Order: sequence, then C-alpha cells, then structure tokens
Amino acid sequence: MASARFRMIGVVLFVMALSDRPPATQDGAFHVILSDAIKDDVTEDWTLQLHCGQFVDLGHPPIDVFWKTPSGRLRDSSYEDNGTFVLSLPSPVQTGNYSCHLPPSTARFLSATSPLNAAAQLYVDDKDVRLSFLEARQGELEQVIEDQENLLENQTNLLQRQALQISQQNVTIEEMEADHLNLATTVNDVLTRINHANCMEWLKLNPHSGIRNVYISGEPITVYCDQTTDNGGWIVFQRRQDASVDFFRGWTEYRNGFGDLEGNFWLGLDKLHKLTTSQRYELRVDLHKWNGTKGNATYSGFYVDDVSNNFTLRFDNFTGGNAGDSLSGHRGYQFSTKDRDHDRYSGNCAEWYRGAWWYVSCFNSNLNTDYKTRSRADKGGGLTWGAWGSVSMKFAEMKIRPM
Ligand SMILES: [Ca+2]
Repeated sequence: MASARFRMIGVVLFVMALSDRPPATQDGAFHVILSDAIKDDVTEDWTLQLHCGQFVDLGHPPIDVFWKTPSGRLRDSSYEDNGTFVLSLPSPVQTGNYSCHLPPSTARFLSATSPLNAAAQLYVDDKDVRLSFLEARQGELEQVIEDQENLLENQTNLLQRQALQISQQNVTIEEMEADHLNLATTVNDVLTRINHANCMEWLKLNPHSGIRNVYISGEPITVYCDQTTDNGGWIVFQRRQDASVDFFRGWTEYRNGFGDLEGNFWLGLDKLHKLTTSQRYELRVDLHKWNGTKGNATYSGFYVDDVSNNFTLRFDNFTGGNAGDSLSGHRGYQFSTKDRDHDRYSGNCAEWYRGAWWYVSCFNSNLNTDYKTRSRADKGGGLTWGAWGSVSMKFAEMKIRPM
C-alpha cells in the first residue's frame, strides 16, 4: 500500500485546447471548475494535475502561462511539459474555479476568430494504476451489482412470502366465510326450529294464514296456520268445506292424513299426537251452519294418545263456545275407523255412520263423516255437532293453539 500511496500521479484533469482551435474565453483563459464530487475521485493516494495548452504546435516562441485558483493567483507554480503547462494540486483538493491564463503577448499568436473552446477530461495516465483503478471501480460496481442483486433477491423472497401469506389469508378468509355461512345456517335452522314450533310462533313473524312448517324435536310437520280466528296462532288439523274430498277412509289413512291443507283435509293422527304431546294445547272447533250462523267450542289441555292407545281423546275441560259441548262424551275413547272398530257399540259406528271418530256407541259429534250439501239430518246426519242442533254443518274446522 505504501508504494501505491506515494506513487506518482494517477488522475489527471486535462485541460487542453486543440491546436487548430485555440482556446480563449472572454478573459483569454481556460477555466476548469472542480466540483466537490472530485474529492470522491481524488484521495490522498492520488495527485491531481491540471494541464493547460499544447501550444507547441502553434509555432510560436516559448510562452508562459499563469494560473488562478480559488485562493488567488499562483506564481511559478506550473511547469511546461512539451507544450503543455502542468499544475499539480496536492490532496486534499480545493474545489472551485481554476483558470489558466495566457499572457497578452501570446494572444497575438492565437486566432481571435477561432471558436472559444475548452475541454476537460479525467483520465489515468499510468496503465497499471488505470487498471487497478478500473479494477477497483469494477470491483465496486460488481459489489454494487451484487448488493442490488441481493436486494432484488431479498425483495423477491419477501414478495413471494407475502404472496404466500396473501394466498394463505385468502384460504383463511374463505374458510372463515364458509364457517360463517355454516354458523348462519345453523343459527337460522335453530331459530327456525325454536321460533316455529307452532303457529303461535309463526304469528310473530308472519301475520298471514297459510301453510307453514312447524318443528317438533327438529322434525318438520307441514301444517296450515289460521292466524285470524280469535287473534290467530292455530294449527288446523281438520277442515270440511265441501264434498270434494272423501273422508270415509281406513285406519292407515287417518293415521297418515289426507286431503289438501288449503281445502278439505285430515292432518293425521300420528302428527296430531306428536304436536299435542309436545306442549299443552287448547282445542277449538269452528262450525258454520247453512243459514250462515257461526259457532265454536273450546277445550283445554287437549291431546291424543299414541297409536298403542289408538289415539284416545284427552282433554281437561270444555271451556266455552256458543256451539256447546259435544265432545266431552267422547273423552277417554279411542279412535275408530271403518276397518278398526274400537267403539262400545256391538257393531262398528265408523262403518255404520260412514265416518272416523272417537266413537262410543255411537256419537254426540261426528265431523269426519260424509259431507252433506244440505242441512237436513238423515242417516249419518252429515257433519254433526249435537249440542248445536240436529243439522249437518256447512263448514267445520278443528284446530289447536298453545295454552
Ligand atoms: Ca263396536
């Protein structure tokens, strides 16, 4: 290092005027501005030289120049080297305006009409130094490139990691959305089953009558909700309004139910048992006579037993209604159909009176018999509610509501 440190002259800042383009500025001088950046290139290992001239080709007598530096005019500070005047600048280099001046006596050898021109260049005149300088610069540049490549690689890795994280987060978001959807479905399902166990619960959400699903132990039962009669909340399990549906049917059909929930139907004894044993219900029977009169009867604590007890009719009390009580006489009796005789009569009431009911021997009421399109009673009597006269009804509905 020591030999290199004191080695002669590395960087030369060369100011020259081409021989056919005599330099001149307005003050007849060459100017070189050394910026602060030069300090990065000229360290203590290097000596900076300013060259002025190459006047040898002009064919004039030997001349001399003088230099001005940022500190002022220099005297006897440069030497002539084959027509070029050389000013050595020790390190650290003082930056600013350097100028090389021709004495006025020399100016006459120069063409005043030549373009004003000056050139400056930085070069290394020692091949070994230049090589090491270039190698050093190359090494620096390679280091810069390597640093940049490392930075790029790091950034690429970072981007890849971030892309992976984003991808994973997308998966997580999708999973969370799926979970949310599942949860919402579950909550909705639970709410549906909790809120819609009967038509009273449905009434809180929908004031209109119609077909709804109610849930008993999570299992849906499709019913018709009457939401107008006596403030609504009724599950209708039987309706008679015309003769379009045959009600003279057997045990299995009365267990399973039949007809049209919007018209004439019997919901089914199995469902009726399931509903009426899920909570306490009241029973309401709505009746219309052919003369337009409307009547009803209500009972508390209504339910029907299971199939092993042949759906025995149970309730606590007749609680009122202008149609009177025609059901208490049937309380505690089993359900009979034309093919399943559970009555107290020697024959089969269901077969004889073409119906299906909790017959004793045989009935006070008989709302599942043949529909008669007139009010006159005859054999079977049509839809009968004995406490409200011996006439057949135009309309009958049986319905339940939580108590
Ligand atoms: Ca019998």
